[in-house]
Amino acid sequence: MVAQIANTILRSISRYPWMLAVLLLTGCFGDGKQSTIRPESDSARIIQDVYAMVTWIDVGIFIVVATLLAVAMIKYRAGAQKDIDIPKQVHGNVVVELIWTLVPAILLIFIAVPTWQGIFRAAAPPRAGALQVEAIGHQWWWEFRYPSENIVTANELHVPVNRTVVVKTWSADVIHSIWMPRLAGKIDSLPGKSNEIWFTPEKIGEYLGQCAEFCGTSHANMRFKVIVDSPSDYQTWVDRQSMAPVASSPDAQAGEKLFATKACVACHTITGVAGAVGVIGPNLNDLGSRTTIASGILENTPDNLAAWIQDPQSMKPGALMILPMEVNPSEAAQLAAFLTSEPGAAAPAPAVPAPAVPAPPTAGSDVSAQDIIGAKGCTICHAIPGFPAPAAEIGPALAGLMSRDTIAGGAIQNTEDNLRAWLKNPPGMKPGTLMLNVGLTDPEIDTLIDFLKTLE
Ligand code: HEC
Ligand code: HEC
Ligand SMILES: [Cu+2]
Repeated sequence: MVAQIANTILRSISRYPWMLAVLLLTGCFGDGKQSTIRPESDSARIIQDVYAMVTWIDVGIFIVVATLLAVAMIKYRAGAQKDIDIPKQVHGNVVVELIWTLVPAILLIFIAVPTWQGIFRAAAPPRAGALQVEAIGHQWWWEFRYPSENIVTANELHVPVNRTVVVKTWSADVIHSIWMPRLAGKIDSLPGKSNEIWFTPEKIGEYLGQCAEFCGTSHANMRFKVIVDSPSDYQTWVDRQSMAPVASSPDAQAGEKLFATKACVACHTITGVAGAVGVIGPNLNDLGSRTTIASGILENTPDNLAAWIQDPQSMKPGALMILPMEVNPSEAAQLAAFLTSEPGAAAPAPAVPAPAVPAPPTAGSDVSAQDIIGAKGCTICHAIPGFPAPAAEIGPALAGLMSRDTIAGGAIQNTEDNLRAWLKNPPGMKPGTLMLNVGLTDPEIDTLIDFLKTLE
């Protein structure tokens, strides 16, 4: 009989080969780095215990039911009719019916009680001595804040071994879900409301996590790492996070200047770097200590870093790192050198002049509007007649601008003075706007406004 069953299974697989693909796709054959069934924390083990118990009860039920079914199928199959009579037909049997009602009911109680216990244990974070961290989901990266240490980092959550971590999570934009399978369950990161999850890591090492709620183009690229350190390694890491980088090589020093002039400062914070207080992108303190960049999709090597800085969208579709100005390969290498500089003493870095703006290509009215638009990257965010369409329309199309009553999403009356003020300093007119201050001079603004007036 066993041979018959095995034969049937093999025959179905040869007839329907996709069944094998289903087995492979269920993830049975991974490296286990992101496996829910290999818990490495108390919290993950609560879930695993319930899961294993339910699975073993189910396996028992399956064996009993499948055996009875197989016996009935083989014994009473059409070909066996000649030597076996149809069994006696009965209708209603109190004893049998009581058994098949009570046995499942008892099994359900066996499943329900430990499940409830698990749910309540997993839902109640132990507070005493726990490390509080905050995980904020952004399209498409994770911000990690440590309020007690007063530090902020991104995409790599460092925690000390054997200390309970309570992760409070929410979102800066759409719904995300934080999931680190070997350490804890998964929980939604919602805009406007926070949730909590906790775990006590038990083993030093790296654990993978990822966003588990579809959140747009690069949802699948929204990964992160939890790095469980020894207490002393953790403390060293914490200390580095609040130090300013020391740009020691000439390349790094050039990169530090570019960081201001290329408007990186508008979106990124680096401690001790004047003007670098942007919060649209990840905090870049001690970037050199991160093993990956762009939320776990690229190894943190000088080449990857430089490639990312030149063209983030080609490496991560939809990435919201919108560069207002072109960055050439040597500038990218200098920026990479600066970003991976070793953090120095806690003393503030040498003062850098307030975010400088790039010098206009050539001052004067002989510069065409087309040249300014090209040099300032307006077409990265705006559809403008006569120019290639932007990859993503971050800002409104500029055709027919002069016929609008208001600009900036209705926030500002469309007068020539307001337009001038807007182009000079958009965040000054509308805090939080995604249109950066690209550093236009007054003559450039005159030229641009004359051009904008011609757009039908
Ligand atoms: C308009 C805002 C914006 C500007 C301007 C900007 N960035 Fe970014 N940056 C982002 C965002 C958003 C991300 C996260 C992208 C992702 O992973 O999806 C990012 C990610 C990064 C990362 C990867 C960090 C990590 O740990 O994953 C680096 C490095 C970086 N930016 C450097 C720069 C440099 C250098 C400049 C200037 C040439 C710059 N950025 C300009 C918004 C910006
Ligand atoms: C990083 C993206 C980005 C760049 C680069 C950019 N803009 Fe904008 N721009 C925007 C966004 C976003 C808005 C909408 C502002 C809002 O409502 O917050 C906007 C609004 C405007 C408006 C008002 C239009 C309206 O109907 O609201 C004008 C005019 C404008 N931009 C011109 C320019 C010019 C000229 C340049 C180049 C010098 C430029 N922008 C560069 C993102 C950008
Ligand atoms: Cu997400």
